[in-house]
Amino acid sequence: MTDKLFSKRMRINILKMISKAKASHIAAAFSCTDILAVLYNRILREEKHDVFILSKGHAGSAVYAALFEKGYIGQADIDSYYLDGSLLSGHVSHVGMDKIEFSTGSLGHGVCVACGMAVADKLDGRDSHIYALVGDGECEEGSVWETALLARHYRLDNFTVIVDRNKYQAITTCDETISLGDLGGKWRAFGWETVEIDGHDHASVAAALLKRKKDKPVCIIAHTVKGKGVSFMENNMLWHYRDPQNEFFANALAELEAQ
Ligand SMILES: Cc1ncc(C[n+]2csc(CCOP(=O)(O)OP(=O)(O)O)c2C)c(N)n1
Repeated sequence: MTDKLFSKRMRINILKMISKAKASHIAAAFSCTDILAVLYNRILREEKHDVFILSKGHAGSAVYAALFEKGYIGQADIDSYYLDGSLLSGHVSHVGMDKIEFSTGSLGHGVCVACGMAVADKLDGRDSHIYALVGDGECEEGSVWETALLARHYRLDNFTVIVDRNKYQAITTCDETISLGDLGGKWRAFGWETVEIDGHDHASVAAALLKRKKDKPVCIIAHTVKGKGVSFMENNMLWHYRDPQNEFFANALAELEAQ
């Protein structure tokens, strides 16, 4: 399947899941959909035990939508998203889920665990690669920068952090909350091999995910649009929490189906 179709199908399922469950965080999921589509469609190597941790765990619907496209979970799972008794929770959870390594939702946490996994894999001489995706608002958490220090110190060239740089967080912009300034420059200053890309361009995403630098971890600053794919959700902070119902659902579905 092409990355474009993979992304389109993911967004349609994310919309259906969040609408049915009256859940939140649709714009956060759409922001990282293209990155997860490429990652799951053709980058993660099952036989090498590559790992992906969604550190911005509130976008868990995007992981579930990707696992569905890979055939790891079924339609009944998708239909049960965020409903009582479901294994698919609002913030991504590994409970009962083979293909999810770690539950996240408390921002600044998943990326540290991913770093620890990269340390362990190095010590064990494994040929696996660990990926973690953080939000840019999440980069306001001090623990992210402890990971930045530690990963460089241990020369973790088996570790890639992707920053979903959509410039928004929960209720306003990152700039209005705690300005991040030159975010790529900061990761570079911590000694990471850092690339900046359009996080919706599948070819650029794939090239960046495959980038390796001896003795250095890689940081991908993925410039994205929060709510990407549905015009009235793009860069509109209402859609961090709002769930799409009625005409909002119908209009969003029509837009996504036409892509
Ligand atoms: C430690 C912690 N503090 C606060 C929250 C509440 N919260 C959930 S999403 C969010 C905004 C995150 O912004 P960002 O990382 O930029 O992700 P985006 O949704 O913009 O992609 C916040 C503050 C949380 N989940 N964890």
